[in-house]
Amino acid sequence: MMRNQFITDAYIGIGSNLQNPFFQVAGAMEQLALIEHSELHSFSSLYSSRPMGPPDQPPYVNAVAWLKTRLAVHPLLLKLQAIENEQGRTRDGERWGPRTLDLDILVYGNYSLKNQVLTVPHPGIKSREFVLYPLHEVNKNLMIPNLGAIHRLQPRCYANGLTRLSL
Ligand code: A4P
Ligand code: MG
Repeated sequence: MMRNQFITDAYIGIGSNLQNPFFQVAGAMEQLALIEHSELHSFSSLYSSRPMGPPDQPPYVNAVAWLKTRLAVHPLLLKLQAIENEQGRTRDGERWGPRTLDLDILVYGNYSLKNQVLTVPHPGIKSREFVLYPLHEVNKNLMIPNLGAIHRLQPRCYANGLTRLSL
């Protein structure tokens, strides 16, 4: 059963560094607003960030979306992967290599789970400025399972040249 009786707050990390990243992220926002049994509550500004991983790749555009959803976490992941594929994502296996669109489930309500397909909260959150700053922008009161309050985590993370893009 896809639908869940309860509405869950899900935070989605959006990243792109190929084929007009700004356009890719804006397109992802539009598609996230169309996910069934869900509502796009709000989204952060778009940020320009330095690549984490192989340095010989273009800068990223990152953002975070706050969804209210009745989808369970696995069906939600499938929806995100369908959007990635629609926007020309190919998986060539290079870890942290360049991509047209990456959608990660950062936080899904109070859930904490780890299995072969999913780790929630997303394991990279704590050290990634391009996740923590936009997350803090969308919800300053967010409590992240296992990690704590966003308003404590964000100031502890070095900004590493992260810049907010004006529209
Ligand atoms: N998966 C497990 N947990 C999750 C989750 N919480 N959300 C699994 C989404 N997917 C999750 O993902 C590989 C598998 O992770 C999926 O099949 C799913 O079952 P993927 O998107 O195919 O591969 P990936 O994104 O290349 O791998 P990975 O390790 O998740 O990369 P990251 O951590 O997403 O990092 N630099 C900047 N500045 N900004 C970025 O956004 N992103 C990356 C990718 C590298 N450098 C970056 C950025
Ligand atoms: Mg990913």
